[in-house]
Amino acid sequence: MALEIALRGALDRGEFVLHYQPRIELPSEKLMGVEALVRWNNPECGLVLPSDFISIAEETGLIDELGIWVLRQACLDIQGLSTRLGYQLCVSVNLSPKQLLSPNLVAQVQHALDQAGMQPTCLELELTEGAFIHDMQASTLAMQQLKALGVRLAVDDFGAGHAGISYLQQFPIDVVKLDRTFITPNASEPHGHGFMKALSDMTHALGLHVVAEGVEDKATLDLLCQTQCDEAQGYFIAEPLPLSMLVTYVEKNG
Ligand code: G
Ligand code: G
Ligand code: MN
Ligand code: NA
Repeated sequence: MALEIALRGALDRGEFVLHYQPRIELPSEKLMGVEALVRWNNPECGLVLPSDFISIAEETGLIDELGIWVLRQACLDIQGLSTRLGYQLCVSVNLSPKQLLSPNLVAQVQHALDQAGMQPTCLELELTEGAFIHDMQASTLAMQQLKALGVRLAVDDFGAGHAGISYLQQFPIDVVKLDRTFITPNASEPHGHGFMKALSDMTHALGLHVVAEGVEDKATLDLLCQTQCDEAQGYFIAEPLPLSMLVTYVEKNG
């Protein structure tokens, strides 16, 4: 397939780049960390977004190699920046379902941390609900091994899929990232406040940290503060930024 060959070449030529979206603590608005989001800097068409290539990378098995590159680069970039600026940031990396079940993942994560000199508590791995429903036993084992390294595990896009609340109790998770389709309408809906408060209370009752994604306006950020949401990210706070622009952002906001 043409795209598969193109992606393979892109990996070999080093055309992938990471952008970083800031994530803040509420209500202090203190900068806590960033989410790494991969892009393909294609010399012909410019920046290609992951929605156009991640699924193909998954189908062709290229995701393993791309995933290792993302893990290593994210740790190197963010630990490098933290050391340089004297301000420790955490980094969150998205994992594909296939990566979670790869027998080499634990060693790859450990290697990425060692190479960057990063504390495991500064790395969070984001998994979607879909990642653990196929093989629950194998997924649980992989997650336990990752947790033994000291990294944090987050459920990404929570509420967007079909997996239920019981997953939060069943799997060794630390953080729930509420899907943006949940977040945006709440500030304008009559039961928005109650709904958000219930989600936040439930998450806390399970001993988990709750992060809101897709915060696009001040009203939403205020609502999240009022309902005790722990952290937030979204365009209203900052867009995903190339590393050079993240440096400027941290110097201003960190
Ligand atoms: O900005 P945005 O288009 O970056 O990201 C779209 C989707 O791509 C998100 O759902 C995100 O989880 C996924 N994604 C972004 N970066 C990575 C990555 O490094 N690995 C994997 N597996 N998915 C990613
Ligand atoms: O699925 P995941 O949460 O990993 O990916 C985050 C995606 O959401 C990325 O594509 C990122 O560019 C996008 N994103 C980040 N902030 C916002 C926002 O405030 N609004 C919308 N619509 N998308 C956002
Ligand atoms: Mn994510
Ligand atoms: Na998400």
